[in-house]
Amino acid sequence: MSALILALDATSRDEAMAIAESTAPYLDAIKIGYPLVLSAGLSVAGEIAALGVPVIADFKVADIPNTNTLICDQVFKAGCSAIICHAFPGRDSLLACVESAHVHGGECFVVCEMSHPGGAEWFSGGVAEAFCRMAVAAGADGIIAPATRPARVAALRAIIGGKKIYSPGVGAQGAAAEDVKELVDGVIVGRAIYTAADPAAAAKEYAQRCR
Ligand code: 3DU
Repeated sequence: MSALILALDATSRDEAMAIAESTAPYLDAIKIGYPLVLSAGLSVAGEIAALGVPVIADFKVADIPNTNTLICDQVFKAGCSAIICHAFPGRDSLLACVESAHVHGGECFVVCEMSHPGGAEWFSGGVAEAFCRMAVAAGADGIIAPATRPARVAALRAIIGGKKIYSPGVGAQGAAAEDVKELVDGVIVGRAIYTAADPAAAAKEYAQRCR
């Protein structure tokens, strides 16, 4: 059983808000990122949060520590509850994201392995495992791991123990919620919900499938 997180990558504020309002009853969180924020502005985070749904900012933050802190501080001040960052810039950069999240009472998630086919190129050979150990050492709240490769999710779970796993790749990328729902804390679904003819019905169905 896992939570359901909508990846709301719509590129218009009005469309995004309409989808957020209709799907909110079935969701545990909404993940936003560059597609929506670059078109609607960061203030859309507060508008979504006002619906009562926690907002996760998927900016895959990957810079020097000071810049990471500046980015994360803006994200939390805008009303987000969590930030997603990369591990590859190093432990000091990762720590900056974790510290900003915790100063603001939020959470930090670390991309440890990606779900698309190319995600197996550079996150392989022990890299994802090293990122998981970095996430644990930095005190991050959880990781992002691929629903498209459930065996990898299980392997990474063995490293991070009770920390959370949020898992993208369900729906448009080919994975099913049932592939990972017992392994992860949250299933991330984007296009299969927000491009559906009836996003609320699709969200309701995915929420049932995550249980
Ligand atoms: O493929 P979907 O439309 O269900 O969207 C998946 C979302 O999760 C999307 O926002 C994408 O940027 C994000 N994501 C991945 O798909 C894979 C990752 O490894 C990390 C994030």
